[in-house]
Amino acid sequence: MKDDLLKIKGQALDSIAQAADLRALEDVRVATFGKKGTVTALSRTMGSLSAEERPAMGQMVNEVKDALEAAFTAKKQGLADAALEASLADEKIDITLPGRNFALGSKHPLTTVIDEICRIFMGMGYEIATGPDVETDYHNFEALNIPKNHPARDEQDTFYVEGGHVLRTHTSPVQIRKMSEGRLPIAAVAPGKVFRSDEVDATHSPVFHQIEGLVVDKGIHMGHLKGALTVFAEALFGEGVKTRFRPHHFPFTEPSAEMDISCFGCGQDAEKMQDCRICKGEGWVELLGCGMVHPKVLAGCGIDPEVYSGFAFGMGLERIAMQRYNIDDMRLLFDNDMRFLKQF
Ligand code: FA5
Ligand code: MG
Repeated sequence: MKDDLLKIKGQALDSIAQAADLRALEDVRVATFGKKGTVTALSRTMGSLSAEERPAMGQMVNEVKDALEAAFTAKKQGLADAALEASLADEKIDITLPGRNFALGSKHPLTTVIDEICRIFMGMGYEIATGPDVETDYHNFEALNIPKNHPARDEQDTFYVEGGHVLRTHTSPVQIRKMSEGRLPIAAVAPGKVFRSDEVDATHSPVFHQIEGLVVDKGIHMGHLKGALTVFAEALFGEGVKTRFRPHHFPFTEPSAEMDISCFGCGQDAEKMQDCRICKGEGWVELLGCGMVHPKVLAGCGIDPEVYSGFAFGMGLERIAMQRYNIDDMRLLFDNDMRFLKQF
């Protein structure tokens, strides 16, 4: 029995020494001390020994157990240390390596202009409103006092879609949606895409952006319109910009006007003005259409025009971005050429 014990000890020590990782070591431990392990099996045979032999043998078994136990612990620690060393070597960070560059995008100049304009109006207490790109004929035309066969429908060459719907030709239908909500007073701006089957050139695109403005309350008059838009123009183009309102016609406003701003290209300087690319010698640049909301439009949205009045305006954003960034062709804004976009 003593020989068996020494043999088991020798084999176990060899196996421990050879275990390549913690899992192999655990297998050895089970094969030695587990329920069916070699040492366990041998301990069970102790009962068959005589009373004289038993104490000496018991002591030897315990010594072997302690020795193996110690060998396991030492090997386990060794393997754990080696694993740590390996992962430290493996995951070493070279802090002297140059960093990897992320290709950061930048805001599209149109987005910047939209954000800036919205911020200016939000500062004056306006909320942001939205409407769908695919509109009903009612919202895009009818409710804006543009009945069928009205010449204004031809001016805004329309893309028609199935079911009598249209791609909205301007952001003005958002006025109708806002006023039909039945909550007054209103102070809102609505930026978004609009669509017209216009011929593409340096200042026209079939898809472009407008921002609509609408204020409805008791006692709103043309003075409020001029005041709000003048403050806006100064905030966007800087103090000292001059504004002028020219009479105009829109079916959904009465009276109507177009607002021009003094040209920031030439600053209306007599000499520079002559060959100014931006205002083409006019000294003024058209910025937007505006007017007092037509009583018929108010009434159509369930608002009593005897009690309430309002003003509205709508401006093309591409032209503002072009003026802003000195871009001489609108198509550049839609080409998505990285060489162009990276400049902003
Ligand atoms: C309108 O669309 C009116 N809804 C504006 C309005 C709103 C008036 C509220 C009164 C009250 P107009 O068709 O003029 O108006 O267009 C407004 C602006 O859109 C123009 O001043 C111009 O800057 C821009 N625009 C018009 N057509 C194009 C186009 N094809 N490409 C780029 N910008 C355009
Ligand atoms: Mg116009």
